Amino acid sequence: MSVLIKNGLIVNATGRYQADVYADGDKIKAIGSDLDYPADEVVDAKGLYVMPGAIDPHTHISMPFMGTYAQDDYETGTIAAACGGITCLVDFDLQQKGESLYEALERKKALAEGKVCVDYSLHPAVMDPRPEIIEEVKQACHEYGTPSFKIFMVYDFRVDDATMIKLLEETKKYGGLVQVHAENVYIVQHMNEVFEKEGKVKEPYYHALSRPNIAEEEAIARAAKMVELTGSRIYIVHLSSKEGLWKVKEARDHGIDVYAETCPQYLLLDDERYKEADWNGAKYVMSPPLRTKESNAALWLGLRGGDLQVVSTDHCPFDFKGKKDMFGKDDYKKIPNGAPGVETLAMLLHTEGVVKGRISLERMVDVLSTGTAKMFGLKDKGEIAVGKDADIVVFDPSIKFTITQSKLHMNCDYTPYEGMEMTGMPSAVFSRGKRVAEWNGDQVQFVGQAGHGRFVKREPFEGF
Ligand code: DUC
Ligand code: ZN
Ligand code: ZN
Repeated sequence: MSVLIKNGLIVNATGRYQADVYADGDKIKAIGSDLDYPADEVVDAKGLYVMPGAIDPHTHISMPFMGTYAQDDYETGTIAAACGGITCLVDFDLQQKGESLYEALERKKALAEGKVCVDYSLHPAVMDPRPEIIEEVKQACHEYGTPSFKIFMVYDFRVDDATMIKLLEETKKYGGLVQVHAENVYIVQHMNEVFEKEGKVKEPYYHALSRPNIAEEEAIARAAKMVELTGSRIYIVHLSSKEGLWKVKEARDHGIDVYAETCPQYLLLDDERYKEADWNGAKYVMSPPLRTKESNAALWLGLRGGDLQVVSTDHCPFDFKGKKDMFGKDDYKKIPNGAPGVETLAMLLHTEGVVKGRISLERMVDVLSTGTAKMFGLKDKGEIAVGKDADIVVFDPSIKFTITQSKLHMNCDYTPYEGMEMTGMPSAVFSRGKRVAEWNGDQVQFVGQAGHGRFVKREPFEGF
């Protein structure tokens, strides 16, 4: 299967230029002017952008959580990803008690087998940090192809600071990266007790009040100190608050390697959403919670200026009807935490970021693809360049689309962005040279195949 994309504007993180792109099999084989290779498919991309497929490094596919499951499986989740211009995702794989990291990876890979429609990889989440698990970091980095390790500082399955130190030491030895969900568990527990005593448990807004900005700020500051102690590196997932960003910046200004991602929900939505009528506020219950408009603005600046390197989604969908509106209707603490987002990532970043002048097109490509590939060792992805995987999005910046749940593919009965007007949508999406999604005049439709996606082994970091 070969494809020739003619006359497009190639956009990489480093710049843009007019050229043709030729892909044969999985790879980009040539880039140049007036290419005339015979091809199975020729795409006229005049007036369109030709960009590397986006990579979402933060999804929760089929994850058991809070008495239920995140609803997208590898088929529905990657169909939605493809339709949103995402050609690779790095999903979390939560280690169960007694399991090795290897067993946890194989268990999750079995769920993807035959279903996954675009490429994927996995981050082991360390939840049972026995001594042999810390030792397994070496194999995960150098044999399994999974050199990033998620830990939680909050929830029942959190790790303590001693475990964090050990993991940082071990990842430093083998080129790994520790990813941290940073919230101070004691602040959250304290606020929950206060609201319990005051009888304020019935409204979703108290979810936000129970997890204040300072809980994120403190946890990031503490994690950064562990990085300073060990000389390792850390990556803060779903950074949400301006205070958290200050701590990331402060560490970076002192030469401490703290990296961070944010997500569209923390750039675009604020805590007023929790007050929506008819218990709609539950739709936005996620951790960390939505913050204020000041945090939204600070995060855009962090993205523009480079203190945030990646935008991911934390895609973790639960239906509103029957789950969000039932499980927690008497207690905000029982509302399943999470929201859908994998499909809307690129369209939101283009419309709200590029079209509104908050970030350049090149920066968008960097935080959605090139920087993400570099951060997570996806060496064949993240760039329109000869030899890279032909994961290509032909993007039409003139398409108008109103986000609505019925025109999206995520397995969820709502989207937090209902009614938002988008400018710019994928016109055609290729995963290793194969067309997997296209604009049909009204919405993006999936034209790929379950089972096309592959597990991608990632490379450890070599810069220590
Ligand atoms: N936060 C969420 O909102 N959902 C999944 C896990 C998490 O940390
Ligand atoms: Zn998290
Ligand atoms: Zn998450």
